[in-house]
Amino acid sequence: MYPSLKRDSRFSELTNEHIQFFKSTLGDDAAVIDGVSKDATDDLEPFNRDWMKKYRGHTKLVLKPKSTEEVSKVLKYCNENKLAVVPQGGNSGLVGGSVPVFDEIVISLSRMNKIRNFDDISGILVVDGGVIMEIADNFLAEHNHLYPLDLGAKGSAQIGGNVATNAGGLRLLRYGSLHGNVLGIEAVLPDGTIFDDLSTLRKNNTGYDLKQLFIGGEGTIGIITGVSIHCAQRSKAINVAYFGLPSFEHVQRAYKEAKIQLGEILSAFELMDARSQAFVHEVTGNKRPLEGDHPFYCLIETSGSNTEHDSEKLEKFLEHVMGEEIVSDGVLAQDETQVRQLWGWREGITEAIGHFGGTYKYDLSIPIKELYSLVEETRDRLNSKGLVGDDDSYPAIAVVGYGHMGDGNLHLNVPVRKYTQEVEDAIEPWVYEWIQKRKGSISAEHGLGIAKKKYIGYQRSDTMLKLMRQTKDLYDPNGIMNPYKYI
Ligand code: FAD
Ligand code: 2HG
Ligand code: ZN
Repeated sequence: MYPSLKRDSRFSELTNEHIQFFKSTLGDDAAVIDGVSKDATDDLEPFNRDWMKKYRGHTKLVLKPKSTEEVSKVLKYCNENKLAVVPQGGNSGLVGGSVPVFDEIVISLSRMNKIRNFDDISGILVVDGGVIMEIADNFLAEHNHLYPLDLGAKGSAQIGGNVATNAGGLRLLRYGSLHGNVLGIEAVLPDGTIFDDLSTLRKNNTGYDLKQLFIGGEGTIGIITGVSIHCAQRSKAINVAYFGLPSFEHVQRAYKEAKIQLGEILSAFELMDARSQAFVHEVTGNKRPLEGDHPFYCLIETSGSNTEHDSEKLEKFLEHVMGEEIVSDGVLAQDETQVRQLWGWREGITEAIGHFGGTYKYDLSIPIKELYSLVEETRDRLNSKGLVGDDDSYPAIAVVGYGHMGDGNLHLNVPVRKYTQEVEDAIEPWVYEWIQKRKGSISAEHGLGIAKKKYIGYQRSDTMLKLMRQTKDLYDPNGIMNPYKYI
């Protein structure tokens, strides 16, 4: 699909001698998947293919170091031998950043999975970069705390991957961005130097905050091996409501009311359009939470410390938005099972949409007023080009919009029967021009990876790009870290 991408001849090709070094350094059969000295195609496959089945690399080597020192030895050797690498966490990224493009070595963090420390007075958790977010959250639940980030891929995404992508997720509205919650980072730079800034301090104004570069750095300047992160107290009272609404105008009114009436207990306000919910229904077969069809749906979550107080507030809110006809219909979860079921209608969208083939994904920050216009315009555009329709003769199946309404973050998804240049050309760069005109962001939370690399200029000025390139060159002068992507 991308014939203009060429392997960079600066990088060496793997030899048996390199493999011997890695085997003797990592000293464990399970730590090396070697497709150089033998055929290991099947074992390598999951590391070469991304979650969307859109990007495929050709690595012949996966390394799974178990300690920061091992990561350091591996990277130092790769740097000296001009071997390109790709850090890989849970491989749940949605911009093709976590898989190789050509034969880059995959460095998987999956064996760096220890919870190092937790202080239940300060709520500060220190973990290896490869700890899976759900495992961290289950651990924190035992200590009445909460991992400050939640997303649909929590069963596979790792904390190092979350930090490397600066993932946003479903509760950013309440708990804020990782740029605030991450207090310290331990990382290995391409030359093997250990960047030791695993601070557990909430406040630390001593010079440039260099760890911020790794948050959202997408593995281009180093490998995150340890993270210290501030975790909030787990709320005793969680309530979830699910509404049907007649228009996007009504969704905005509901959001405004939620902020006014639920302010301090509001922990999520998510938007789903009718098509997204139809996909979840079609794929899961689950009974729909509300009778009838509504053009829009939203999910509201509150988290507080007093069940009675929160329920009273939420009921009052419900009465108000129903009475004023801001929402057409609504349901309140009655127990934990129903909380999970209602969340399933939001969290399950990505998986349901991907069920029929591939998906062109656009993760955009847009001024809230215009958030849904983009979905409508994209739908009109693909319709007018005869590219979207119900039967198999059309490449695209639908145009879907959902997202983190409270963060002004739309997920525009175009599920396709197969990836085609025609559909891609119809949407890109048109969609980025649309965003640029409104001073939005072409990547709100998924990052740049390979998917957005060439469009960064729609977002960042030449001055910013120059500084970014200088930063990359400073940390990674040989360019071995996650090449062909990001910047
Ligand atoms: P990977 O996919 O393995 O890697 C992502 C990038 O980070 C790559 O560039 C990789 O090289 C780099 N990287 C990974 N680990 C390290 C490390 N230790 N050191 C340095 N670089 C590293 N994202 C959101 O923001 N919000 C959502 O709500 C959300 N929901 C999702 C729902 C589903 C169903 C899926 C499949 C994905 C979703 N994502 C979401 C995207 C993805 O889960 C996040 O970006 C996640 O943080 C990636 O973590 P990972 O461990 O899978 O990283
Ligand atoms: C979400 O919010 C994720 O569900 C995934 O960020 C969005 O699949 C997508 O486009
Ligand atoms: Zn999202």
